[in-house]
Amino acid sequence: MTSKKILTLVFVKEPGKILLGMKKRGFGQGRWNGFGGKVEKGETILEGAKRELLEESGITANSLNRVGLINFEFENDPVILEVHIFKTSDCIGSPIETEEMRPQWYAEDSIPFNQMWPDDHLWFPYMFSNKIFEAYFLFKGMDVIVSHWIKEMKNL
Ligand code: 6U4
Ligand code: NA
Ligand code: NA
Repeated sequence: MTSKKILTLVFVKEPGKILLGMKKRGFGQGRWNGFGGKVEKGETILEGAKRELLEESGITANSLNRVGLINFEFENDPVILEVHIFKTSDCIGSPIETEEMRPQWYAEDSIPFNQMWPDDHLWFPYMFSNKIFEAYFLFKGMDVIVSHWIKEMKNL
């Protein structure tokens, strides 16, 4: 039997640059990523996304825009991760380091893909060109993509 975990991933964007956080602990430790985590009981996906952004970066988003939806599977693991990706430029506060994340701004043309999840370089171009996408990745361990697809969507 497979089961699903609903996760969020939020990117704060300003013209020409994006805020990433170095994950200091837990799943994805040592990789730059957006901010996010598990959606909790009793909250919507959007509420979960805003809560995780605030908890992990100190930033409050007034609104979030849907960017994409990715299902991740790992070989020999029955748990599917359903990750809802958002971006925002409509937020309050400046990034602070938290127990989970060390934030840093990156220019759009110098994203540290070699210190990120290996799927990111495949779908960041969609996000940067304001395309909405749906994708699937099958991983073997944390570093190898066995198979994948990405398709542009009108909406999600
Ligand atoms: P705890 O420590 O239980 O509170 P929580 O913050 O709720 O954890 P966490 O940090 O495990 O959740 O969430 C994982 C984060 O990593 C989510 O934002 C989704 C993201 N993520 C998972 N796989 C990814 C992948 N292959 N590529 C990617 N982001 C991924 O770009
Ligand atoms: Na998290
Ligand atoms: Na959490």
